[in-house]
Amino acid sequence: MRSLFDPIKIGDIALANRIVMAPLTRNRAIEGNKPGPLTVEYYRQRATAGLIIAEASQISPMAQGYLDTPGIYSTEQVAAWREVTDAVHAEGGRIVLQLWHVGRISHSSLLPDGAAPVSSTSRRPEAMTFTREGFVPVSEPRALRDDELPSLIEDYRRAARNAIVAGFDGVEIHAANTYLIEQFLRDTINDRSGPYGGSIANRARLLIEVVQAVTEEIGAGRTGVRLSPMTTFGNTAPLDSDPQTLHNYVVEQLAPFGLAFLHVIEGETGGTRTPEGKPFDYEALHHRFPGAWLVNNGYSLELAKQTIADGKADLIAFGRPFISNPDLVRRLREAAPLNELRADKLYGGGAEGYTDYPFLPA
Ligand code: 8OZ
Repeated sequence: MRSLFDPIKIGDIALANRIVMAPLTRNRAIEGNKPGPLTVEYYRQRATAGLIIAEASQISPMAQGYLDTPGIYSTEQVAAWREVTDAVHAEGGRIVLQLWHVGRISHSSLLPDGAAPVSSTSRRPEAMTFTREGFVPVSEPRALRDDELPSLIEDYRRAARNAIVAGFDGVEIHAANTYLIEQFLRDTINDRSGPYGGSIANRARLLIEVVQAVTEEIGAGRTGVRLSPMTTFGNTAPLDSDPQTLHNYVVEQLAPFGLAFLHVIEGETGGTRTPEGKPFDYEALHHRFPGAWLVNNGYSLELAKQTIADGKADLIAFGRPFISNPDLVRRLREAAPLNELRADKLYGGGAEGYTDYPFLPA
C-alpha cells in the first residue's frame, strides 16, 4: 500500500516523501523585498518536507499586493533566495518557488510611482490588503490592454528563469486564490471582450500562455500549477458561474504539457473543505491530469494517509501545521502531538512565531 512517507519522483524532481509544505505568505521580507537570514533559517528548519513550495513571490514590482512579500525579479532577490535554496539542499530537501501576480488585490502605495493595480477588469473588489498603514481597502484597478499581455507573460518567464538561477528545483505558477490569473479565469470577474475574455477558452488563455512560456524556459518537469476552483474568501471573490466546466477545460489544456504537478485547494482556502450547497468533483480533474496530483486544505493525518493509500492523490500539502511544526514529517510519522499555531504571528514581525517553534526532542 502506498504511504505518505514513500519517496516519489514528480517530473524532474525526486522527493523523499509525499508531504509538501504549502506556500505560505509570512510578510517577513527585508529591504528590497528579499528573503533575509530568518527566512533562510525558517526554510532550513522545514527541509524534511518532501517538497517545500516557498511562499508566493511577486514576478515584478507591479505584481505585489501586500507589504513585505518577497520578489524574484531583481539580482539582489535572486542572490538572497540562493541562500535559502542552498540551506534546504544542504539538509537534503527540495524547494520550488511560487510565482505570483496579485492583479487587482493591491494598493497603489505598494506599486511603482503609486500606480493603479492591474487586472482583467477595472472593477474593484470588496477586499482588503495590508500596507504600511495597516489593513486598507484595495485600490481601484486598471484593466490591462491586450497588447500589454505579452510583456506580462515575459515577466513570468523571467521570474521562472530567475528561480532556477536562484537554485530552486522548479516553480509553481499561482493560478489560485483570486489573484491575477484567476481574475482572468472567472467569468464573474473577467468582463473583457477580445481574445482574453468571454468564452472559457479565452479566459483560460492567459494561464495557458504563462504555462507555455514558463515550461519553454525551465522545462515542464520543473513546473507546477496551483488552482482553487471553489474559493470565495467569504464572498469577496465570487466563484465562476460554472466552476466545474471551467476547471475541466483548464485541466484538459494543462494535461499535454507534462507538468511536474497540479496543486488543487479543495473547498474554501483555509476554511471548509465542503462548502454547503457547492459540490465540486475534484476527481473529474484528477482523471484528466497525467502528472502528480497534489491536494491541500485542512488534511488531518488520518485523511492524508487514507487519501494516499486510496490513490486519490500522490502528495498532500500542509500549511498551518508546517508553520508551527518545523519537524512535521517526523511528528506525522510518529503520530506525535503538534505544536499550537500562534495566529497573531502569521504575518509580519520577526523570529517569534516564525523560527522559534520547538522540534521534538532528539
Ligand atoms: C495570505 C495572506 C496574503 C496572501 C494566497 C498568497 O492566499 C496568498 C496570501 C495568503 O495565495
